[in-house]
Amino acid sequence: MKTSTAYLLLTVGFTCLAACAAPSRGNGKRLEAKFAELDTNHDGKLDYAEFSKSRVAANSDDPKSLFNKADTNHDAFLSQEEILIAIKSRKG
Ligand SMILES: [Ca+2]
Ligand SMILES: [Ca+2]
Repeated sequence: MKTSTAYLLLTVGFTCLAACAAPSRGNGKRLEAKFAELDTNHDGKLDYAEFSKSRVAANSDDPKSLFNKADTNHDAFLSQEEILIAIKSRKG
């Protein structure tokens, strides 16, 4: 129960993060822009501190677990690819 709720928040949040303005055209450019905005130290990936400033994290009661779920290679960073995977996995 708890897990699926968290997952829903993750997917809804990331979808909004990435696709609110471009719902039918994939997530590329919007995600890139949003990602760059969140990536405050410009290392090309989001660490937890950066992620925690996102709307996704703000809307979650357990942002750490969202982060860990999206971080599929467990390097403690979210790449754009990992975020895209998190978005896409909700669809299928
Ligand atoms: Ca960063
Ligand atoms: Ca990662």
